[in-house]
Amino acid sequence: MRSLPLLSLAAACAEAGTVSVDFSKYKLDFALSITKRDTLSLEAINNITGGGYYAEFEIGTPGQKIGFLLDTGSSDTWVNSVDTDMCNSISLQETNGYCMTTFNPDDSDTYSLVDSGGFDITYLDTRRIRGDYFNDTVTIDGKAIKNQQLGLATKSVRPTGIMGLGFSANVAADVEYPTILNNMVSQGYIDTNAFSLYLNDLSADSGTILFGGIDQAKFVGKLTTLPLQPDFQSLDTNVTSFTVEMDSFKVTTTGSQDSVDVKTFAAKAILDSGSTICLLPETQAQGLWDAFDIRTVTGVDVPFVDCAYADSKGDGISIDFTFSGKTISVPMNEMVVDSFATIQDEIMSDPQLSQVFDGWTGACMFGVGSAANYGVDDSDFALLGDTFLRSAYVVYDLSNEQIGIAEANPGSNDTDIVELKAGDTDFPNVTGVASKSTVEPTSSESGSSDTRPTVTVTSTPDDSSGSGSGDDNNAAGHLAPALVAAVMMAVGAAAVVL
Ligand SMILES: *[C@@H]1O[C@H](CO)[C@@H](O)[C@H](O)[C@H]1NC(C)=O
Ligand SMILES: *[C@@H]1O[C@H](CO)[C@@H](O)[C@H](O)[C@H]1NC(C)=O
Ligand SMILES: *[C@@H]1O[C@H](CO)[C@@H](O)[C@H](O)[C@H]1NC(C)=O
Ligand SMILES: *[C@@H]1O[C@H](CO)[C@@H](O)[C@H](O)[C@H]1NC(C)=O
Ligand SMILES: CC(=O)N[C@H]1CO[C@H](CO)[C@@H](O)[C@@H]1O
Repeated sequence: MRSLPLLSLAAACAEAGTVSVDFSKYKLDFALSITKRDTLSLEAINNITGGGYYAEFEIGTPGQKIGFLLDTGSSDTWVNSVDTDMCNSISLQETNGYCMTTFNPDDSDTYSLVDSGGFDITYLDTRRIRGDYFNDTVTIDGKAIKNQQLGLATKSVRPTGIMGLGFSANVAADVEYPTILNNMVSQGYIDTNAFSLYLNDLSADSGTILFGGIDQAKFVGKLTTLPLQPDFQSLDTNVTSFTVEMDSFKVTTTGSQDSVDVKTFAAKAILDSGSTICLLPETQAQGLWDAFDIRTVTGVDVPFVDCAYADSKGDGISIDFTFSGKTISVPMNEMVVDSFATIQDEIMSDPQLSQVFDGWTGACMFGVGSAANYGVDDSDFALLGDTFLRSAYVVYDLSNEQIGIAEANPGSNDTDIVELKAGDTDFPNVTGVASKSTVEPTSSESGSSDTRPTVTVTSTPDDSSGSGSGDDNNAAGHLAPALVAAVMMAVGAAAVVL
């Protein structure tokens, strides 16, 4: 997961057969008519530089509008309490980001306490949130989901709550409880435990999460079905996460680019919207880092890349992930996240950092990190976060323990929704658009993509001295504390692994 501000609101519209809700800034329009309610749609807001995807909906009676980070990597939905330690402390907020919306239980007629002190969750990036579990009404798209168990954070390190979209088996509570998705089904709002996530590209302000349906306008070609797998750490065969088999991984470059030498591998890959970046095993991450002269700074978790790769320097380069024969190609510019725009001048004029980033246009966050930095040393574990997911359209079908995946159709303004029906075990035979509706900057070069040679990843012995430019690239001795604090704040705001 990652953190950050955001905010949104709702306007809603109803079309025959479906109800969709769009969130737009600071205006809530519930004049929607409900024609039929087989899908629910929420806008996923990406209102900050690469930060995260948020949706806003109501908790309690009367409803209190709260912003939530959308996280397919966890299952609890929780809010910061108005009494949360962090939201009442300037210094905690200076470290963790400024609190956004909070929930006041005293103002809700439908609040009931379930387990005092029972909510305690720790995410992959070690951020820990604690508090109570309570039941209350959750209102999404005008639909009141009653008696939903939720976490109420009293000790928090995040500016917003999180909407957990994972399996109920994975909730942090001692006693398993139904998630919001489960209750949408049991309370009759959608037919089956499934949702589709369209994050849209990096430059877009928002994407869409559609509960109970598939939007054919948002992807290209056919969906490939991937069975979900037990977690990479699992000792049994139960499916509790969005883990799929990834067959291979390679880098495609233009002819002029140095060849890219990255060990190919197959992995159990978790599709995790709550993570800003992707994590690969050390060997593969290092191979990519060498190829693109990625640099790191002691004490800062995320890798840095020359911002010029977001422009022409990155033209023709893509990072391609293949699943059961389906390739999702991620253009290089989608891997270059301008997280430090507000402190870029400071970074590039700092005596130490300017040496680290010597020769660069600017310091951006690179979209692939090393899992080892997050304590996972497994050689076949991958976590595919937003820098991957923006290029994909993913249908998460919990009822049938499967994923549908296709390349996204970025920038699409159309909708063409097909509902998912209870009892169907296969996805409906739907076809997305024939080709992407917007021209992507990286593929707008002369000629077609067929002219780009593919550099297949080769296997080499571990050699961290790699093919980089030979710069001493890992040495930021002592940085001015204020700048380190500013960088860490930006990283904290920009990169979250939930
Ligand atoms: C919370 O809601 C569940 C149903 O989802 C119900 O079984 C339980 O009794 C409720 N607990 C309280 C304290 O309201
Ligand atoms: C795995 O699933 C079985 C059958 O649903 C269940 O009995 C068992 O407790 C599950 N194991 C774990 C670790 O949850
Ligand atoms: C979608 O709408 C936006 C804003 O109206 C526009 O800039 C963009 O070109 C549209 N995209 C397509 C594919 O038509
Ligand atoms: C899916 O639909 C296409 C036409 O859109 C058809 O050609 C194809 O045979 C169908 N596939 C299956 C498995 O029904
Ligand atoms: C924090 C942030 O970037 N907020 C922006 C969200 O998007 C609106 C327009 O859609 C901007 O006006 C805000 O500045």
